[in-house]
Amino acid sequence: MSDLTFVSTNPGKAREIAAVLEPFGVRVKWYRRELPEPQAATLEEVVAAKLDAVRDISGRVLVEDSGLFIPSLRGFPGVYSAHFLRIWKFGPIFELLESRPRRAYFRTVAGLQEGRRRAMFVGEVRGSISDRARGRHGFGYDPIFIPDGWDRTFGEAPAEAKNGISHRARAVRKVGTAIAGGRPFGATARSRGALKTR
Ligand code: ITT
Repeated sequence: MSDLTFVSTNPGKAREIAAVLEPFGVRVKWYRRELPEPQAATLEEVVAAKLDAVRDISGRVLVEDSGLFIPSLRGFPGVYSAHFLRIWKFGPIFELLESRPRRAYFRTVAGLQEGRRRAMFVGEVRGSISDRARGRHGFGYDPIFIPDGWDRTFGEAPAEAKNGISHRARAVRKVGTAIAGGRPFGATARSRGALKTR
């Protein structure tokens, strides 16, 4: 078993990530800490800021930022998903989608850091927005998101079903694969090298 510290305020994320990484032999310790979320255009920028803010934590550290993107609303709420949900809940989304396509996707960018090395891993799941909130499982936007191929929302599904296909599980399984392969920062080092030669 290897250890990893996951830093977040969100216990739902921590539970999902621990379950996904366990089969890779990675034990997850949840560290509850509020991290800066700058007004940024991309999840990657937010994750970079979060990683800067956890430099004091030793060992392998994981953070992530996620959002719900609705193309017919120009990607909204996207990087603003947390602020939007806190203030407005689901009501305005249902109203805006009365006359627009309901396609949506969740995206997660996970950032792994150890000392001065870091790497990012992305996961997405496509689906659509339901006509009303359904289910009590999960958290956040889970009650209004129906993944493609499903007839129920993430909120109506047990944790294992969501973890089978979710944005977060897909990003974090890449983290697990990289750790199990023994070179979690290898790809980053290679792509940096490639950039320098251009
Ligand atoms: P951190 O401390 O890790 O930042 P957070 O809950 O603020 O926790 P994000 O900014 O990444 O996390 O989340 C943006 C919003 O999207 C927030 O309202 C979440 O509840 C929601 N969200 C994130 N992942 C989700 C998921 O898997 N299912 C449903 N909603 C999700």
